[in-house]
Amino acid sequence: MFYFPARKCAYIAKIGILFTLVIALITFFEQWRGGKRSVDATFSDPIEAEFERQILEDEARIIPGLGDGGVAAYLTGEDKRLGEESEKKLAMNVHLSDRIAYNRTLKDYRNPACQRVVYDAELPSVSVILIFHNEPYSVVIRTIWSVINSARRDQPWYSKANFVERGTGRTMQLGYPGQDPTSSLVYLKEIILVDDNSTLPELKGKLSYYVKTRLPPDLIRILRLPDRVGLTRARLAGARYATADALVFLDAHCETQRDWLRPLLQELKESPRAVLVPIIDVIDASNFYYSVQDTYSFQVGGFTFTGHFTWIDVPEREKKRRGSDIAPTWSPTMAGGLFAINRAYFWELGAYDEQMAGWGGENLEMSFRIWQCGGTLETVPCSRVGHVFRSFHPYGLPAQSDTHGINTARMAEVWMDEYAELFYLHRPDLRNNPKIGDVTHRKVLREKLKCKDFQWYLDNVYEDKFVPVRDVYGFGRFKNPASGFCLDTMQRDGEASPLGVYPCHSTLQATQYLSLSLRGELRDEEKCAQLQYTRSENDVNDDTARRVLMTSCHGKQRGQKWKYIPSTSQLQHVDSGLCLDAGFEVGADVTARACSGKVQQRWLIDYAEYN
Ligand code: UD2
Ligand code: MN
Repeated sequence: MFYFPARKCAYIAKIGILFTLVIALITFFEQWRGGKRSVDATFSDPIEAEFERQILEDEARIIPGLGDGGVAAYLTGEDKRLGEESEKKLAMNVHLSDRIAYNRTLKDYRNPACQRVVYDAELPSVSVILIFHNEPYSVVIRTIWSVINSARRDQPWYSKANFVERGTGRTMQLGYPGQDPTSSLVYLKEIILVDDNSTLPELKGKLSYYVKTRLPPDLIRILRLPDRVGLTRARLAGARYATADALVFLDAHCETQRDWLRPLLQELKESPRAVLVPIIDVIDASNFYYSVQDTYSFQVGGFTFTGHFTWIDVPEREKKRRGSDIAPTWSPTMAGGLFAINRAYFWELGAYDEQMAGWGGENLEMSFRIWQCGGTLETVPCSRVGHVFRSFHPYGLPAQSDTHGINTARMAEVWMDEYAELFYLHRPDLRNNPKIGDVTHRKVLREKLKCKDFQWYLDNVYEDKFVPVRDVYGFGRFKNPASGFCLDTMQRDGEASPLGVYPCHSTLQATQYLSLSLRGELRDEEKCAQLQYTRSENDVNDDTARRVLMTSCHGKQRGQKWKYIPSTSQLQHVDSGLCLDAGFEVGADVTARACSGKVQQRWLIDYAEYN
């Protein structure tokens, strides 16, 4: 038999007594403070007591009504300054977010026709997966609350509690098959929080404590990853953990609109091979204004051959095909963060490329894979979710790892066939680069699923996509040999921004990656050069000088037609007869002027038929 010697026993007993005394003291102290806060709670755990104190303090700082309805919120004085400071550091006004209620209301921005849609009483159950690495605490909590609130059974839009199925007489309650009808939530089976190894302390114990004490029991599971794995693998970890019929992924800085889940789940029920995205509205990072450009129209996803996601207008053809403004709309790609997918199909389709680290690339990979392998990717207009778009990544990414480039190269290797070359023109450093790693298993997947090729995708899914090397006279950099300047879109967004000149880059950067199409468009992948018919303001010496603006390509040639004159290397605007002129000033806008023999009007194209 095992026993302690008596002296040791006495020693242990003393320590025990001392320990109990300390705990009793702390408990007494906390109760006393608790009493002062008039909270009816006792804490046996001093750490929990501290979390409770902090959370009450957070709650006390919230300004009732601030930002309600999704309007812009402002602070004044010192708070305003602190807010701006936090935004500089974190790309989001976190100081302001801390003062806005976790469950602020939002105005209903859906197309009014959505209110008349009748959904099934029984819909698939859903696991909502939120991934985060060092996201602002109050923003994460608000995201969780918005998901919960929009799934509450007592919301007016779930008007009926019981349905009788015609024919069978079977009664059906709102929810998913097998759901406890007394549950206060409908369809929502669980929320999985995947903590991608955050280092912010408030996302650890305090968040867990908040979930335990403030949110519905048994709804939320927190998965803490022991290493930072990046967003793709974080989502994979969440998906492995999930148990519901459908998976819905969200970034950890979203607010969901009224009744956003049912439209997605109804579609999933009817077409299990459809992957669905809500309309993504913009929540302003400075003032949390929930903004909607237009209730009726929206954009879908496109891409550039430099490997980036873009927004594009819904093609006319697609507007006709779907038949109604609120019908699901085919989207060539998705932004990546917010989507719903049947759980079994997610795995069948190859989930994600688990060798993608950090940030970026997984969205186009999944988009192309969905379409090429027999699925569809659709935007569901009655489902809207707001997302805080940030101007930079506040969290560090693995040092100098260029995960977006490497992940995109992995994607291009597997899915883009010969079109991968267009990406490598832009990133020659990644061609045959061992950093990309092995993609054999993804190619095997492509074989196994009998996926179609990229040409098929371009011909059938994204017919309007301009391919910089197809049906063109020339492409690449347009270089003026006199100045060493190249035509450059100067990273200017917005409709009608002037085309400029800038010293030529040694590789093909997106801003200098232009084409002259056989139709005569001088363009990048999205916009066409058009003459502005008023005079260029900054040119007093030349009556003919006109500005050249990059605007949406209208395909009607008028004003957007150019021709290349090989003998003089001039680029002539057909309607006006003026020639493109580089000038001599770096970063200046190019102009179109009366054609002359001047060297500023000579342009050499990297790849062209004349070479
Ligand atoms: C967009 C997507 C994002 C993702 C990305 C491409 C939307 C609205 N957002 O960028 O979901 O597809 O394009 O990769 O479609 N995170 C981690 N671990 C990391 C890095 C990020 O968990 O190492 C989390 C992060 O906390 C956030 C989510 O991943 O919740 C997406 O990151 P983001 O918000 O910085 O990406 P975003 O919206 O700029
Ligand atoms: Mn995001």
